Formats: sequence, C-alpha cells, structure tokens
Amino acid sequence: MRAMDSQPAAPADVDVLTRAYTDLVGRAPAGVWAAPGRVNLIGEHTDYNDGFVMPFALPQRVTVAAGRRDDDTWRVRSLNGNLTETFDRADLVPGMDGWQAYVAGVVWALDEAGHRVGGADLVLTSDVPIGAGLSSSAALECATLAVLADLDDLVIEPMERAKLARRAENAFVGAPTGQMDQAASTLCEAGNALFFDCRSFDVEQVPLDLAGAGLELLVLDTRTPHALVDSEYAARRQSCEDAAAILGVSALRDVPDLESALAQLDDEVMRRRVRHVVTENQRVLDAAERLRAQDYRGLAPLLDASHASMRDDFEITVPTVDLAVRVATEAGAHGARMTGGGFGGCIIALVDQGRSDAVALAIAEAFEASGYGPPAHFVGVPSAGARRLR
Ligand code: GAF
Repeated sequence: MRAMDSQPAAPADVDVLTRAYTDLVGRAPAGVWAAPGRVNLIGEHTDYNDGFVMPFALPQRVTVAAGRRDDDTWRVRSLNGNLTETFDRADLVPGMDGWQAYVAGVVWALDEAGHRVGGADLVLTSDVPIGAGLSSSAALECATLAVLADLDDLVIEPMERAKLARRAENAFVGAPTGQMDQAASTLCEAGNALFFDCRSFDVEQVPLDLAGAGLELLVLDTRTPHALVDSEYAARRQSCEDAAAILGVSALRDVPDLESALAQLDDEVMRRRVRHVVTENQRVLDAAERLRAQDYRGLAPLLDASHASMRDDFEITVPTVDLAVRVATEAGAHGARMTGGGFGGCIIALVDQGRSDAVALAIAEAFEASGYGPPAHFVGVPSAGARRLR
C-alpha cells in the first residue's frame, strides 16, 4: 500500500474518530465502520492461479467515521499524519496517485458497476502496519466499500463487495493482485480461518482455536521495506500465466500431474514457479484438512514446506525473512513461513502458547547481530471482517 505517512498509527478508537469527524464536518457522523488487515495462514500466490488460500482477519483494522455530503465530492482525512485529500467525480481517473486512490478507486468501481454513490466525508485511522504484507490497502478499500454501501443503502452481497474492492485495486490503483486480500477483509469471521476457493468463490469458515491446543501464532514484521514488490509481483504472475498457456490449461490450478507438466517446460525458472504454485495449492488443501480435524500441530510441516517453496522455487523471500524463519524454528517454533506477497514483510510462526515474546526476542537478537533493524511482533488473533461498529 502507498504509505500515508511514517508515523505510528493512531489507535482505532471509535470515540476519537467520532470527535474528529464532528470537529471537521460540524455535525456527528452517520456511523463508524471498520475493515481488518489479514494474515495468510497458507496459500501464497495461488489466488491469481485460480487456486486456494487460507487467510484470517486480524484485530488491526482501518476504522472510518463517515457521513453523506450534498455534492459529488469525497473528503478523506487520515488521522495517521493528519492528511486530508479531496476529490470529486471528475477526478476519478484510473492511475490516480497517493493513498486516497484506494478510496477513490472504490467510488470508481461502484460507479462502474452501476452503483452511483453520492459524496461523503470520511475520517479514518489505521493500525494495520503499512508495507508489511498484512493487506493495509485491502482494509482501506473494504472499509470504504462498507461505508459507501451503507450511506447509500446499497444491497451488495459480501463476495460482491470483495470483488468490487479488488476491481478498485486492479483497475484503478493498478496493482495486478488476486482476490485473497479483499475476500479476507470482507468475509472473515472471528475465531475462524477462511478457506477460499479462488475459482468457484466458495468459502468455508474453518475454526482456528490455537489456544485450545496450547498454541499461538506469532506474527513478526521484519520491517524490511518492500523492494521492487510491484514489478516482481507482476513478473511472477506473468510467468504463471505464460506457463499455463504453454501447458494448455486455463490456470495452474488445472495442472493434472506436476511431473509431466515440468517435463513439458524448457525454462528452469518457469519450472520452479509452476512447482511452487502446484505444491502450494496442495498444501492449502492439506492444511484445511488438518484444521477441520483440529490437528493444529499438523500445520507445522506445511508451513515449513511453504516457506522453502517460496524461498527456493518462487523466489519471493529476502534475507531478513529467511533469517527470521530459521531463527524462529531454532527457538522452538513448530513451523514458520513468510506470509503475504513477499520481498519483505511478515513471517508467521506456530509456537507454544506464551512463547511468542521469547521467539521474537531470539529473532531480534539475530537481526541485531546481522546489522538489521529491530523487528516488531504481535500474536495473531482470528478476528471479524468488515462491519459497521456504530
Ligand atoms: C498480495 C496480493 F494482493 C494477493 O492477491 C496475493 O496474491 C498475495 O499477495 C500473495 O499470496 O497480498
């Protein structure tokens, strides 16, 4: 996501937002809405290959106080850095610069789908870390969608909302992402992971009661800036599409037999990309089985294998991320992997309950010894998707 600023996020406090809105606009907001960031438990770069993913929503979220205006203007204030941006319908041109493009893109996508919404004032705050692979941009898109749909009494089903938010990201902001992040931010439920089939759009809420099994999920942000993420992401996607064309399948989801598919590809790099996607899809299916059986420890080897595949075959990890995963394992994590689009960002590690701080400390020490800046961490708690709070 394009940075709003480099300051720490303001707390996502409904009363603070309500007061800030009232000060700015001169009357109380019509309501307050929120949409979360996400962690992806497993299934990386599978979504745009028509495959499977399994994210869960975080408590960290974008929170928005909003109300209608009488004109076709949208005024958006971010309390993270006290920035205000204003645009009107004539400004809704794909390719818009700045963080407000995620908001404008949603207005544009709604318009394009025939849901012409009126102007609004929005005052927002976010505690989703930016550039950490936790979907801060999808959270902003999905929160905006929840706001604008409610303000205009639009009846739009949750998956349709997720698709509109993705349309904003792909066609207005210009990032060629898959459907995972907006689906997670919209459809996740507290206590569950979301098993999502990115071809059929079928979803299954799968209980993720790690605490009940004496476990927790450490989320550690390496704070490595995403370098070249846009161009590298697009290159990975292109390579997958090229491979599918050579193999004569509509998407890599359809590869029937990995070994014979690999034998048909001359390019070694393309073979590795295909191997990642095909094996990662199977790992998501296996992970869903483990979760349904409440065999949470059974996730561990899948997390490890996913990381190795991202590192060696899809080549989307970076040294800090690989170091964090290795040290997490040495410090007692049952399994660990990078989460999100890659080239920096967060790792997740399945650890015994209460061990997150100790594992994070071991990683912080290893970072210091290697000359890397300090990471940040928290325990990932499966939380609710986009909703109205007030
Ligand atoms: C980013 C994208 F937005 C998702 O669609 C997905 O491809 C992910 O990277 C990788 O799994 O978050």
